[in-house]
Amino acid sequence: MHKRVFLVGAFSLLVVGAMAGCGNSSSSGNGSAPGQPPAAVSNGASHVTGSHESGQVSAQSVNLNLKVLTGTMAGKPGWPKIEPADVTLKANSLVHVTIQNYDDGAAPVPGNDNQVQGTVGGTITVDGKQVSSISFDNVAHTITIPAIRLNVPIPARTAGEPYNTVRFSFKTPSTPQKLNWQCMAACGPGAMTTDGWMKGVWTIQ
Ligand SMILES: [Cu+2]
Repeated sequence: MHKRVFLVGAFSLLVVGAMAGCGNSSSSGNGSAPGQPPAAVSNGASHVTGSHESGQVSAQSVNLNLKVLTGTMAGKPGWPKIEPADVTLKANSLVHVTIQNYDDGAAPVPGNDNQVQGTVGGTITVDGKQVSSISFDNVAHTITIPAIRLNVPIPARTAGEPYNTVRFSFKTPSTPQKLNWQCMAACGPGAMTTDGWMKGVWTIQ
């Protein structure tokens, strides 16, 4: 009798272990998975799949995809553009940003704006390589949000690639607010001062 109970118990442990192994990673093995709702997010941004970083199970996480277009691509030579410029994100969430940058022209940046600031880990990846700054003379644009001390320098793509890819993650504030971002690189006087081009608003709700 005892033996049988033990076997049943062992079997269900195995099942729980197997379930934990193929989905969310709860490495403690204590079987807390069944009570948790699926980590789905329904705010318009796409749900993160394949997020296997442990320890971030309960945070809402979304993907945000941006493109840096040259002025020519955007239909206005001399007016590079980051689009979409205006996005809406939920408060208290982890945002995984992917930027496709088509611009191969560097532009001067002031002060420390070639340094990464305010991202998870204080780093970004450029074509998969993790860095915490971009060399001063190779910054094409930045996404800079003073209110949350976020600064992401985007390096010019090289001639051999159609675009480069910058990735980073950051946490949105816990309260609704409007975050003004702007590009600090001197990439074009018109674009830099015009909403929807090299500046915009990320609305946190
Ligand atoms: Cu710019």
